[in-house]
Amino acid sequence: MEQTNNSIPTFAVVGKVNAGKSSVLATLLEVDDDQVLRISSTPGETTECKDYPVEFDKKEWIRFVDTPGFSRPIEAMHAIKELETTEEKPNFKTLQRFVEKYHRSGEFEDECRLLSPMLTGSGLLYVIDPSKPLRDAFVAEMEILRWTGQPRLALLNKKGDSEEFLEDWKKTLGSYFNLVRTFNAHTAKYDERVRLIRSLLEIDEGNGKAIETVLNFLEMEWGQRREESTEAIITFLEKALTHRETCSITERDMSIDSRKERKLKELEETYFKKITSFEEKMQKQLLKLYRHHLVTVEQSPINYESLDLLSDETWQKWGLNRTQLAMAGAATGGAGGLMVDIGTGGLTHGFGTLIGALGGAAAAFLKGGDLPDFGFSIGGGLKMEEADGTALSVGPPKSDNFAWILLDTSLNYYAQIISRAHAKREKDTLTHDGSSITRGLQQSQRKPFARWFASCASGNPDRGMEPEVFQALQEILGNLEEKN
Ligand SMILES: Nc1nc2c(ncn2[C@@H]2O[C@H](COP(=O)(O)OP(=O)(O)O)[C@@H](O)[C@H]2O)c(=O)[nH]1
Ligand SMILES: [Mg+2]
Repeated sequence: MEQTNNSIPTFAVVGKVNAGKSSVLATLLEVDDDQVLRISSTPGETTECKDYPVEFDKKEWIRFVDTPGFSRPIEAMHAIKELETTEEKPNFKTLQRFVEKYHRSGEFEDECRLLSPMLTGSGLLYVIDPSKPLRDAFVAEMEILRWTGQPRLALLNKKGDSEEFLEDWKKTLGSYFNLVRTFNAHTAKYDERVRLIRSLLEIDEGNGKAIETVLNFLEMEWGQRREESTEAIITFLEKALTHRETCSITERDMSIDSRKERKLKELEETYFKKITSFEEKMQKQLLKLYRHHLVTVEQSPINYESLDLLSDETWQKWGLNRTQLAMAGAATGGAGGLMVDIGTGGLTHGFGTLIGALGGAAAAFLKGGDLPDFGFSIGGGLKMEEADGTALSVGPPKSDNFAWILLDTSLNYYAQIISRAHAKREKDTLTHDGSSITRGLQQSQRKPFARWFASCASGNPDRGMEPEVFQALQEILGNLEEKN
């Protein structure tokens, strides 16, 4: 049966103003946008209840409601008691009368608003900061919430360091709530988020099916993110490890050392900028997967500059446009088998494919060496211009460590990204925090990487090894999640 809006299991987040209600929701639901979920150190900024649907597969399964929070709980408690004419304790009906009486007058505005979801059947999460002393006002809040008779979970969101009042809180909360759990909005990670949702099962068995469904979707989504992160990191590593930067240089410039040096320097700079841009792309992919919008990536080229790059000089023909190059290659045929890794002003994908299809001939042509004879014309009589020159190219750093540095950086970013709570609102830049993850890997974990890195360094990444590398990386990412 399709669920109607009214039957969606709903949980209101309640507590004192500024207790961290919005922060708990932000981390739980991965919302880091103040426009969507406002977090503020100024008390009383949330004045309305706001619904946060939990949707998977285009369907809402459960819903949370952010509330303004209690502002005058002691007075409200007395006012409610006064409305109970029998000898009994106030109950759901008394609270209904309270809201009816006060919602228009404006007195107890916050209390009326915060109680309304519970009066239409929602459960509640009561957020408190156990580093603060347990005052009478809190007892009044708990009393009122108990009168609702709705499923109740107390959440300890510790904002300060003090443990002095923790036991007091735990003892008291135990008698007012079905369950007491810890959830720190500023540090909670995936596991804790899952644990919190699972706690809802314990307080609200009747809605077990919807809650279980959400848990299953969460797990699936998390697995998918890990898989996509693995893919993004491997793509980055392969691109960075096989990249070469090439430019042409005239014979004349080549013979003047200072000019040649300058060209090489420029090439190196371009090379590192490219590596940085590949890295940025990967970082952005990870941030997007984990829904972080307040973290930006570092723009300046990374400090790889001290690494000594491999460089190469190749004799080359220039002055032909891309089509001419391809046609010349096609027309001449013949030997070759060299790699196409020379910059011809940026091979487009289509052109690269064409070269690939042409095979060794075009490759040989581009690389210089066994040069084809230009004394021919094709179709409409294309004229080949001849211009001799040399190609300078710089490639990956000579040090074998380069690949490990790139892997380490990627893992370092991943660990930071998955441990950032969405309730944090300060902007941040993703930078390597200095801790090495690859150093702590087992020999067996490193092995597939070592072999694959070597194949990348030779310019020919071993495709057959990719599944093994993928598996190994995915496992490492999984371990990082557990450690965090
Ligand atoms: N250090 C720390 N600060 C928190 C935590 N949760 C909330 N805060 C801060 O407490 C203030 C109020 O948080 P908010 O979620 O807006 O409270 P609300 O009024 O109950 O919704 C904000 O400045 C938050 O950054 C936490 O777990 N740790
Ligand atoms: Mg709030």
